[in-house]
Amino acid sequence: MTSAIRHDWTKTEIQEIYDLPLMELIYKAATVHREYHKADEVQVCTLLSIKTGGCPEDCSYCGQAARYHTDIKVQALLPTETVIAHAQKAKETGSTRFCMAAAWREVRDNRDFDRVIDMVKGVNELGMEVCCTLGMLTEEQAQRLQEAGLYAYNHNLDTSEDYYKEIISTRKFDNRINTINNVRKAGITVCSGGIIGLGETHADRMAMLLTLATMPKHPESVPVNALARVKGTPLENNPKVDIWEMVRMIATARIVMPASVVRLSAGRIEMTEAEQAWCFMAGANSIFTGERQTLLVTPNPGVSEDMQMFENLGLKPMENKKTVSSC
Ligand code: SAM
Ligand code: DTB
Ligand code: SF4
Repeated sequence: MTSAIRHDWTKTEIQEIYDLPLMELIYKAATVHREYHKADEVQVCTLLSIKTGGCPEDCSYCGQAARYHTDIKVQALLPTETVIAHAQKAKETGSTRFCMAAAWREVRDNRDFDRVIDMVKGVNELGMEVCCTLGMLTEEQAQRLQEAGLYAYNHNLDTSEDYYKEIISTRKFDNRINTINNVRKAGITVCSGGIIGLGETHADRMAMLLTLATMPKHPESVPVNALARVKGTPLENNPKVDIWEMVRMIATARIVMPASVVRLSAGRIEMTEAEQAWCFMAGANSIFTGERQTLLVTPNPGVSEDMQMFENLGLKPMENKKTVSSC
């Protein structure tokens, strides 16, 4: 019997799943994974930082916040042709999704936004799933992006509502929810997840999953990031995320949002191939990879390394989805 897609999860239920004996949890997640997905397929996404650093926000994990003294090189919005060339290359190396990230607090209605609109049109014409992560959006801006062909918008909750203010002071959890709602209203698919390793409790993790899993429609993609510890940020000395915590988080997300694509996002560079295999077994079915071997400003495995890993694990890149699933 196929597990139902539920939107009425309780915090206790989610906690009980997270706390299952590890092998039991992985088995359950792997079972749900097979009900909703082809378990040997992994979505391959390429992430490009189209505007880097100098961000006015104070997200304490982020190397791109202007107020922290990090080694990041500030880079103004890249030319459209450069971005399209990167997308073309990403397509050639097997990516089906191209995600453009900007270190902005919010989108402003200016020439830079007009340029991003052109980039979205250009990448869409390549036949790829186009994704953006540009900070806060109004309903009208979301609409413009949709009309340009945007397929997905990434806007993470990052952590629980309670812990949010310990991590970011320059905006509120509610601002995040608002943007996600604006993206939904515009008919763009939602990509939203969070980070573990910020110093949050297990209860905070459950609260974040609860918010996602009780949305009227689950996010189509749920990125699970392990904190990438960036020198110069307030969280640079946090302990490395334990692999089994990552596996538990992925497995729980898989079980409570069965039809969603769960992305093993930041943190892969610090994992062995065997550790990543556990994440795929626990239900992760998407990764960021690429020629540049960086996420935004931190290292990531390269595409050839990842393709070798796929071969070793019997995995293959997922076909382009480009249809909005009804979860
Ligand atoms: N500025 C926009 C925003 O904050 O929504 C878009 C880019 S921002 C870098 C996108 C997401 O990357 C963040 O919400 C966060 O979840 C993730 N992220 C940023 N820095 C990270 C880090 N050091 N480790 C793990 N995830 C990180
Ligand atoms: C997401 O959830 N993870 C990506 C993407 N969405 C934009 C970003 C990860 C950033 C990791 C640290 C860095 O390189 O800045
Ligand atoms: Fe700016 Fe986004 Fe980094 Fe926060 S996470 S400092 S909003 S780039």
